[in-house]
Amino acid sequence: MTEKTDHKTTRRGFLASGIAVGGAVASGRAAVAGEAEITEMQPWRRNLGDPVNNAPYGTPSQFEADVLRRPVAWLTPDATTAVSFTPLHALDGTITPNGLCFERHHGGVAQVDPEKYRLMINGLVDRPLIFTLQDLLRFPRENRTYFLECAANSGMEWRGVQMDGVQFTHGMIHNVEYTGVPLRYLLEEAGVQTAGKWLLAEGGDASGMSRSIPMEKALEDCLIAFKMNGEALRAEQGYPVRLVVPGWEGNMWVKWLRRLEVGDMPWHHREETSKYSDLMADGRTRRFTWEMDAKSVITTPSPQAPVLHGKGPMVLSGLAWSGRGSIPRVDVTLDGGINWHQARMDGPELDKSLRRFYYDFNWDGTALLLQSRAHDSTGYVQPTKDALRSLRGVNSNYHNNGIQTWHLGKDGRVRNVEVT
Ligand SMILES: Nc1nc2c(c(=O)[nH]1)N[C@H]1C(S)=C(S)[C@@H](COP(=O)(O)O)O[C@H]1N2
Ligand SMILES: [Mo]
Repeated sequence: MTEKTDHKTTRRGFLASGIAVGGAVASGRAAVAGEAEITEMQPWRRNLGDPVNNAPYGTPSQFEADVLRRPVAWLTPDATTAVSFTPLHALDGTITPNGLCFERHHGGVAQVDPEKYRLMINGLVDRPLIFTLQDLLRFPRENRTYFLECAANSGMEWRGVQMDGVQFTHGMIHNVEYTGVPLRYLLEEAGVQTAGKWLLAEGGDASGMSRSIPMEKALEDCLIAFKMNGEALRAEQGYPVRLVVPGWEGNMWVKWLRRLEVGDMPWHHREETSKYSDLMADGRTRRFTWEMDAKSVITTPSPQAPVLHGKGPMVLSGLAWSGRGSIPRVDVTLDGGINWHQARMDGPELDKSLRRFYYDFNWDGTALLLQSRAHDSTGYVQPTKDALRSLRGVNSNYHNNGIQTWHLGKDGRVRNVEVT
């Protein structure tokens, strides 16, 4: 396909086309409003608004109707084995609204009756137990904000540019405040035997999806969650109960959680031995790559969020995260990696949670090559896509945390490109 070459841009070629970038934050953003627009009697001033309780469960403004999670036709074998993507280009801050959290299902969305919900713990335990939802609500609970990223996020970009928006290149992620019971409490109640080193977490949906989790992780920070962003989990996210496995790939966060079996070895099932491991250039596979490496992306400007305001003050913004800790720092470049600038971090620096960054600058109206580069609290720095490819080849579909490049054109439009 020629498309790939079209999207490849060399820094040299880019520079030859002329670039000048203003560094300092602009002052004087004064907007000049037309007099008529503010003195005019707009319809929403002339007429009474909608009555109270018009929408007993609120929805976004009618003018935001296109901010939706969206699937990709060629990635949707059928409607029950599918993925829909978070519209990152339209969001700010760090919390993903419940209705916009990407969803990934292997057997459709189970509709589980909370009265009939049961969670079983069996295997190498002193006391096999069955919990109702009411039982779970009697354990002390915690509130923690974590990102969930599917290991396949950005996977379509391993071999080159594919998707034309941050929603699709990076939208298999959401960041939610969970309320739940530390898994440790339930395991203590059941009494894990000394030989119990692994946990099989099994879903109650038609796919019966299950994953093996090392006991160490289960005891460290996993949660049995029943609330997201304050309200009950959405059915799509595993109502009434899902497993939260902070910092680890999304596949392990079993939804509609029905059973936890304690064992002395990992369960070798299909997902772990083939599907969710990374195929390397030499034919070997990387297995047990559970922790999500540090990553970042610019959400605005991006292909679905072009620059509409012309040159002058611009707020560039994006998200960064790491499965190994927090994000103290993000760098931004406007020239494809020649000059890097430290971004302005905003909001609390939480572990295994999205962090918002900004770069406020004066756009001179020339074409730019935008990139962001995350640093995490372990000192790890997000690599380029080519660096990842030279390590792992191009056979993988998982764990692509390479630096993303957007080309901002003079007309304000943004394209997904790569620089070499
Ligand atoms: N029971 C069950 N749990 C599941 C899945 C599933 O299909 N069934 N999909 C997994 C995958 S691959 C991912 S990436 C996450 C997605 O979580 P989300 O739908 O809340 O985004 O759930 C995981 N848990
Ligand atoms: Mo996934």
